[in-house]
Amino acid sequence: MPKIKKALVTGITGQDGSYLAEFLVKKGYEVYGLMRRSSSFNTDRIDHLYQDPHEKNLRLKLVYGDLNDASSLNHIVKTVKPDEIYNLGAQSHVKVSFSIPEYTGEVGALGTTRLLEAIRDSGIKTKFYQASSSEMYGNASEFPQNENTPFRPRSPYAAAKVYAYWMTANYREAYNIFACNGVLFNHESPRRGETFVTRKITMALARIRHKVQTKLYLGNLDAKRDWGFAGDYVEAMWLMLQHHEADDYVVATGETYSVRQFLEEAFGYVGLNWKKYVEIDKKYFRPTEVDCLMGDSSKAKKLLNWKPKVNFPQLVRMMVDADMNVVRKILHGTKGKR
Ligand code: NAP
Ligand code: G4F
Repeated sequence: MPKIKKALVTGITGQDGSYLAEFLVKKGYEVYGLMRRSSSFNTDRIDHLYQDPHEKNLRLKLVYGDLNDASSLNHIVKTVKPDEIYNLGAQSHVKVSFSIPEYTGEVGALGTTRLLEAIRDSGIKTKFYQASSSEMYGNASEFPQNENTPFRPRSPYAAAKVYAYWMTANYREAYNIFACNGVLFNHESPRRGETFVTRKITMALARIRHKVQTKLYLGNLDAKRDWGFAGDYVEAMWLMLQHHEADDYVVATGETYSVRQFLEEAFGYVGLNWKKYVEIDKKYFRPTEVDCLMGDSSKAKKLLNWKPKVNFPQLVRMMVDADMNVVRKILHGTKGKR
């Protein structure tokens, strides 16, 4: 019998954690999800994975821990002895990071260091994936951005990610740990948190369409992002850890669209004119903005044979359809799918 591989995933309750857990369980992994204590239930994105009554040998196990608690990380790494570790946990909201810069750094920067130290201290042979971000490019000096583009972070979130990026690279070089940075550009889905702009738009649109909301308040509509589908991007994470050599990779679609274009695509899809509903509220502007991101993922294509499957219009429509279902379900109690 081939050995069942074990993966530890931090950030299991988040958007990417849920898609990655699904992906790994399908590949036959035993997945250990690190979750922090919450005063209310926060496992709705993964409930379908570990509450399936037809699945006898559940392949997803949740363990309590926190990236701010080194002892929990040491204990989990030593007892689980995972073959692969995916570090997806973070305070991941850029605007919020300006309000809680220290905490954002604690989790995103020092939390990564704590996990890398737990690996080093345990002496186990494992492979490590770090959720690095296109936000690190900030005020980018070139278009599109690739693995050699310099980082010019524009937020506490991005600065924390730059620190974590270099710690990951440093542990690879200093201690020969198989550690990879995935520099992922924005990726969205029906499971995206509702305070990120794409989901905020599709959720509001569904409510407007059902006449339970009249206005949508947004910030900078000129910002441009390279938006892909989260389900495609978790495959790239896994592929990085299957490659014979640890390395860093950009994961992106290569196309960039403004928030305004996202609005046009989403509202246009259901036959509405976004200009009638959207108002600008200054509170959603950031002290420093990242104006435009566009990634060049040709290295991932060449070495990992990875490319995105879902394009921009398909992504927008997938999110609008899903949120129409969510709102319909809330209003009429009919079955909706996420
Ligand atoms: P997300 O939905 O915000 O999920 C973040 C996860 O981190 C949640 O499970 C959250 O747990 C967990 N977390 C927060 N603080 C923690 C702590 N102190 N200890 C342990 N876990 C903690 O983010 P995502 O979109 O899935 O992104 C996953 C990772 O990729 C993040 O590191 C993000 O910064 C990075 N990233 C995302 C994108 C993107 O476009 N989505 C692009 C590049 C990089 P709770 O549920 O308890 O809050
Ligand atoms: O959806 P956003 O909040 O995503 P942002 O800032 O690009 O960060 C996301 O992607 C990063 C990868 O590049 C991740 F590392 C990070 O964890 C996160 O997942 O904002 C996108 C753009 C920004 O330019 C923002 O100013 O949309 C603009 N925007 C305009 N109005 C808004 C709003 N953003 C939010 N969240 N809310 C608004 O009302």
